[in-house]
Amino acid sequence: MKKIFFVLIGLMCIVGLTNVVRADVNAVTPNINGINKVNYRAHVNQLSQGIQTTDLEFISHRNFYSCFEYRTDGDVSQKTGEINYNSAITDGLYPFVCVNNNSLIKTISANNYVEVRMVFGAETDERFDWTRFDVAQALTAPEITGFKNPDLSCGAITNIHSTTVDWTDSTGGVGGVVGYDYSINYPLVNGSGQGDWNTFVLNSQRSGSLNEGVHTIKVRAKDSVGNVSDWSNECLIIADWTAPDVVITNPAEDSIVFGVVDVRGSITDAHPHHYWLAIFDANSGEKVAGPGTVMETESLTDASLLSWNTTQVPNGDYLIKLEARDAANNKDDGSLDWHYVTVNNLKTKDQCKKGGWVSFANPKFKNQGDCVSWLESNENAKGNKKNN
Ligand SMILES: [Ca+2]
Ligand SMILES: [Ca+2]
Repeated sequence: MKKIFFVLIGLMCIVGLTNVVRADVNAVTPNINGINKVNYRAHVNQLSQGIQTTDLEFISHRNFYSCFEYRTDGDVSQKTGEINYNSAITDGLYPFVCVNNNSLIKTISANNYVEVRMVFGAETDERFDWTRFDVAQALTAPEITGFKNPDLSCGAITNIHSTTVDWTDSTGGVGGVVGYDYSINYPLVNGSGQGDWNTFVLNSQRSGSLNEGVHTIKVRAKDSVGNVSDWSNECLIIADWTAPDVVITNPAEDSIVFGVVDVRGSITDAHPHHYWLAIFDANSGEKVAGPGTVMETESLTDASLLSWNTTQVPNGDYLIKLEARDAANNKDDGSLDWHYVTVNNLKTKDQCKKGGWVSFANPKFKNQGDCVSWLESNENAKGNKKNN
């Protein structure tokens, strides 16, 4: 009776202190490993716990064999197919080790846990049922979800100068996740190439400033003994603080145009997004031509933007406006170009004589002679020369 009392006290202490899942105590397995250990009997020690592995030490202090069966993750398919040496055990025989006044260390891999029982060899009253030893879980790789303040997705092109990268919390590891390796490939200032920088952070986000250019960030989790997870996804953020440069390359400012005009322009930026082209009557302000907003993610050099048929508008002065923004929404004074031009579709010298030039609002025509000489040098009017 006294013995049972002490066994119960010991059992309560072991269960309370180690939080080991309690093995079944019955007539076949009347004891538990923890009590054997306290009482210097055959037992198993968990020497170390690694990621999905553990080192177990099987110990006998006396001159007869004690045999320990083991299995992982409760997998009954690991049975050998043999009958157990203890006829009271009806679920077969698992792989086992036997020790006789000796100890033996075995490294066992498992997804979640290893179990050990001692049901043959040893003394009948020290046998114990399946006793669980947990292994550490694999470290889950963090995933970078984007940026905060403001919320931006990976790959964002932005004109902000600082941000907070955020990623998911990792789990697993020996002793849990204690922090993250943070690795960034970033643009050096003044366009002098790229640099790499690494640090260790405790929390699953990090705030920092940006340089202009492409930043590529990845993180991985680290546990209390230095195990690391796989790297996360690589997440890019591109800082673009420079507005597009825009130039109308044709027609020239203050030129006289006629017929079909090839409106051309250049738009230069690291990350173009869209431009806007429209032509207005300079006097009324009415829009007479142009596509308006055009999505364009490539820089353009003296590109043809519009064939403008000036014969469809009255002769007079017009304003061509070309403007652009980049993907970071940058725009400054250099991101727009306006050209005033004069449409003159006169075809005959008679039209000069009739005083038509007076109505052109064209300061280049000071008199009828200017009008006539313009016609004579005007490709558009060549056909009319024959008639005059
Ligand atoms: Ca986070
Ligand atoms: Ca830009």
